[in-house]
Amino acid sequence: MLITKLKNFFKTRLGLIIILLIIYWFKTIFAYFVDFHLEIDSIFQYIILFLNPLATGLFFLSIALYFKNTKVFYSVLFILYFLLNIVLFANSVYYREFSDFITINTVLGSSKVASGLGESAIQLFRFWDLIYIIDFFVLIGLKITKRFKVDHKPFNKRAAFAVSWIAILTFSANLFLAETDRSELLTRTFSRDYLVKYLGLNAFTIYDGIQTYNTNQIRAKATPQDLSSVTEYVSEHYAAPNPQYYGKAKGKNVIYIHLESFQQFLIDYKLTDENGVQHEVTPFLNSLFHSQETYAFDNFFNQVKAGKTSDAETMFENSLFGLNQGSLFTQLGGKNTFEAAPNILAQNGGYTSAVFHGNAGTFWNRNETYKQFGYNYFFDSSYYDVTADNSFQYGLHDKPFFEQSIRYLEHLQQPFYTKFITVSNHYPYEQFTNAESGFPLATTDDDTINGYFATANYLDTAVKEFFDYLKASGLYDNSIIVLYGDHYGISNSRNTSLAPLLGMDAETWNDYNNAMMQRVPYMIVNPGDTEGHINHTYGGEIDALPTLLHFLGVDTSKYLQLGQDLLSADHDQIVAFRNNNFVSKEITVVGDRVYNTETGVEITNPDENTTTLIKNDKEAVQKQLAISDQINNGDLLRFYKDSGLENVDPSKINYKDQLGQLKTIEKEKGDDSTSIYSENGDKTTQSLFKTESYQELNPTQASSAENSSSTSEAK
Ligand code: GP9
Ligand code: MN
Repeated sequence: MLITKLKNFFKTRLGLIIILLIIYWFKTIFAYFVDFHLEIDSIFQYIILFLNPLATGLFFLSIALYFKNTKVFYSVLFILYFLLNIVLFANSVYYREFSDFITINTVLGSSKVASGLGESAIQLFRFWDLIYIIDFFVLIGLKITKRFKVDHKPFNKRAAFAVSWIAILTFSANLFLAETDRSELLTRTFSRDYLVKYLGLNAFTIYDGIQTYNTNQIRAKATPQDLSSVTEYVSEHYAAPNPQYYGKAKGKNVIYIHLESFQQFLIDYKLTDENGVQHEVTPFLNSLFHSQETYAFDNFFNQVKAGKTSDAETMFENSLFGLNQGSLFTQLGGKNTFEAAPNILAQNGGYTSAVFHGNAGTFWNRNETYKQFGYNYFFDSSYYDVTADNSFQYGLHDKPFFEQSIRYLEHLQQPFYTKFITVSNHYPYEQFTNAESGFPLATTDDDTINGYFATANYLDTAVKEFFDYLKASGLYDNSIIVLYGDHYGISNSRNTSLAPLLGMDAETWNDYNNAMMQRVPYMIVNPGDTEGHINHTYGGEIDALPTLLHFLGVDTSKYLQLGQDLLSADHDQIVAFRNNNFVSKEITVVGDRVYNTETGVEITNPDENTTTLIKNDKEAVQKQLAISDQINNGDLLRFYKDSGLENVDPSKINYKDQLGQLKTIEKEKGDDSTSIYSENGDKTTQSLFKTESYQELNPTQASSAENSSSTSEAK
């Protein structure tokens, strides 16, 4: 009975849609697990993953139900089904080569894709691809053998609506679950992997289409004339280098160490444990902070918004702000023209550039953005041995990360410009909370705060181990090492719980205190220098690039950079936050409130001078942010020729088999090769890296890790 009923149902129009939906759902789930690497962390994420193909799949297929005419219904249905499958299949194949999803821009610039794929396209097919297409053969077979049953009974409009509504409701439920697991998913757009994991391929493709359209509109309207207000601002705002420091590190390697979520208050901080014993959280970074070799800035603020790490990178590499909404890396990083540090240094000093990062290359769209910046090499997690035990959701832990980076670093030609992006000190700070980690937890009512000191302490030791290697290998002496905290680790909403640990009163904690907590370390370590000092200038991430370039003896007057050299006498000391709040040497403005920056006292009745000061500073901040948006949204650097810099050709950069590429260069250069490996008589320097492994710190986890298999895979 039931079987015949079911059989009859599947012969109806709706029945066919349900069958196609089930097949499509199965294929998508198959792709999720076989072709894509989505890194599912929890049961909750599995549920979302299983749900998302159903929502959009049903929505699209249900469109056919609105067509009454039999021929039209079946044609529309099969076209829609075909399109859904094309998107799925094309992405599955594309992902094998690029570890990424197809965007509208990749389709539009298909020559770039083709050049990337080269002749290898055919080689990208796998035997299991049959699963993606076999149903089409079956359908054609049924049609030819006339066994395909056609349902002439049109579907009524109301019922069609009902089906579409079910799809929309399912999608809403999907979106709700996704936001619960990953808040601000759509506004921050961390990576394409995330969007697909949470919302599915179709929703991602549509979302990407809308975003692309919006940005293309602004870009299309921009003209070279828009540059005149920009160049005028930049030349007025330019701060000439301080001759005392200009070129002090000329020709040296640059090694950036990105200290994840690291705030300035950690420097010199001592955490008191339950027994009243004090523990210095970051002894090594503290020693750098006080060293004569170090130019340290203790009034240096992060200026990021929703793009967090990527916003910090945008500023450090370009001296331009991130966007007011979302991340510049994900929205514009893959297509804008930049005059970024790697390219500037390649053309002013012959620098080779590389980024090292133990997370997936697609996160924050780095794999594309770095090419636009001109980074020659990008070692992402596919270049590291990442296991369940030595990593967490943001990638490989810092100690194995630095240790495993050496095998690539030693092959880079000098001088090099490199960046090491750490991850261990990332929220939720639960990574090292077991007693064996050797560092006590704080005892506030907020676990996020409690773990923060232990993860910071771990990062500190990891950086020390890397420095020890730099010294042992000889790299130290001809490099400068720049360390910075990218943004806060403890958000404003948690600061009242943190206040007592800082000797402050939670009751009187206010916006001024929140603003001051945005300080992050910025330290330039110049080995051999004796003029280093702790500088109290007010500045921010936007100022880092001109500061660094002047230190390297590179003239910045021709570049469209919005920051000012922190060591320059002309430096303005106004630090804009992306939401128009700001801190200057004199005043701090948060919304409508104004505070005296030095004393923290609120200014409720400003005198005439202060009123003018507030007005001028506000205007300066708005102007700086507006100019940045104008440059980025209009992609104005594509029109700018006066810097004399040749544009990057991203199609010449390939982040595959990079060790092979480096070794080829070493071979070609022969005796002229300047890599540490060559200078060491063609011998590796990896053994010079001494590490106290994570396993030693965590004996309990180490034993269970012996059974766990490697999750690392060349992507
Ligand atoms: C991920 C890492 C973290 O790769 O850089 O980014 P964040 O969440 O701090 O922006
Ligand atoms: Mn970060």
